Amino acid sequence: MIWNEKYECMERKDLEALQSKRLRGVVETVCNKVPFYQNRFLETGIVPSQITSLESLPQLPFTVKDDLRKNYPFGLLTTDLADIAEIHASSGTTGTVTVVAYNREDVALWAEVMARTLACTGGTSADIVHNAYGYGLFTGGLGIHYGALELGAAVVPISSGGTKRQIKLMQDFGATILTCTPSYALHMAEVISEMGVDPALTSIKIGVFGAEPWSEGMRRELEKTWGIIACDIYGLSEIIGPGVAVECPGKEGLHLWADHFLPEIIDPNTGEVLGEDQDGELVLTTLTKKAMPLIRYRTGDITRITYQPCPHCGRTAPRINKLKGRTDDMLVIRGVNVFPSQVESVLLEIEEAKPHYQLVVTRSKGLDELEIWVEVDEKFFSDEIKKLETLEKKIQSEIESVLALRTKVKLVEPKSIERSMGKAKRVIDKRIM
Ligand code: DLL
Repeated sequence: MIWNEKYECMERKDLEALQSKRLRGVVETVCNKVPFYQNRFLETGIVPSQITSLESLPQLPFTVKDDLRKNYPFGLLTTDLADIAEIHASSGTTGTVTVVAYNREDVALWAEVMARTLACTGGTSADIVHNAYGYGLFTGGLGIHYGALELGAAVVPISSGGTKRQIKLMQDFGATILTCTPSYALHMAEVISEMGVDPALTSIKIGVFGAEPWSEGMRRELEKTWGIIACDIYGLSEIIGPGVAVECPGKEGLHLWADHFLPEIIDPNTGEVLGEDQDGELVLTTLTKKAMPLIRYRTGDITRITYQPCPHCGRTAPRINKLKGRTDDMLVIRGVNVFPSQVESVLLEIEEAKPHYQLVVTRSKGLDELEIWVEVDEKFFSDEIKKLETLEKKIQSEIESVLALRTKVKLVEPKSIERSMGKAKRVIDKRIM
């Protein structure tokens, strides 16, 4: 079902006309109401009246996460706190908190884009959404919640954790859509199986998984184990939370709601705008957010964009590729770029390995070493050192052939890598500890 056909299926020229008009509006608002942007525009010599169309967009300065930190907590708001309805925050890896705030109209917008998102995956008002994204300052739980209500579905606000209880309630309530991170979905499947139930026999038919990178191999694994269609959902707190982009069941790119979030792809090193179908960093401008609009926000996420209408659902909303990872998650090991999701793809092709893994980076005599810790399937775990050594070598050589990088592989016992309830921690970087 298409939730909002007018906007999800717009002709490109109409979309661009709408985006231009909205862009002029948001630039004027931030210039009038946010001192941070007033100063930025002054510094860069930009006068809002010069921003007349989408062509002027590259003239505008970027906003980065550090700008949110420096303006902690409410420096980027267009309004005073009396108008604010909801505040979220994330601590990130550096520990400095970034804050995002919504007024009532923003919360309604969030519900709208999330209703589109759930409908795009195949959800309807008849569904029961088992929402195992964390509720709290993280935007996953409440974002999905608002969308499910707007769609008219029933939502079970189970949040993450307490896995056995979750599973019992999921079965008792007959939930049909599972929303959580892919790593938690994998863990839930493991726990259900231990309880003697085949996850494929539950009533779940759609998985809406995101908030962290996951590979096509992981999708195959989750679809097979759960007997579902697994769609990828993307978003970030700074822009709205979940509800920026999502796959339809055709799974050929994530439809991005570009009438509200204006996308660009840039070269992360030079800042130059790249064309359609070129890989680069996704930059988003919020066109309609009221309390905390952001101009040309650098997401740090690497993808590409296409404006070709979707061959599966007919939506014209542009599509971004499944995200490989963030620029700052990319490891550079002896000059080779490595995304954890590439390692995941390799592991999923190896029968004896489980997709529970961690990348441990160390530095010895000035040289970076990458060690990959991989759990072995219970069936194959044995005390026979020789067998394990052969498996280690096999994984090592598969990884080398894909990454062109020699790594160490350490096989670890089943269940020894910590299970995540939210975003999985894939990299342990001992170089900076
Ligand atoms: O993760 C919002 C969200 C919640 C999205 C639930 C999807 C589902 P943040 O905590 O601010 O917000 O983290 C945003 O997570 O910049 C990406 O690096 C990463 N990310 C989010 N979705 C995906 C995805 C939420 N589908 C950051 N694939 C983003 C890869 C993702 N990375």
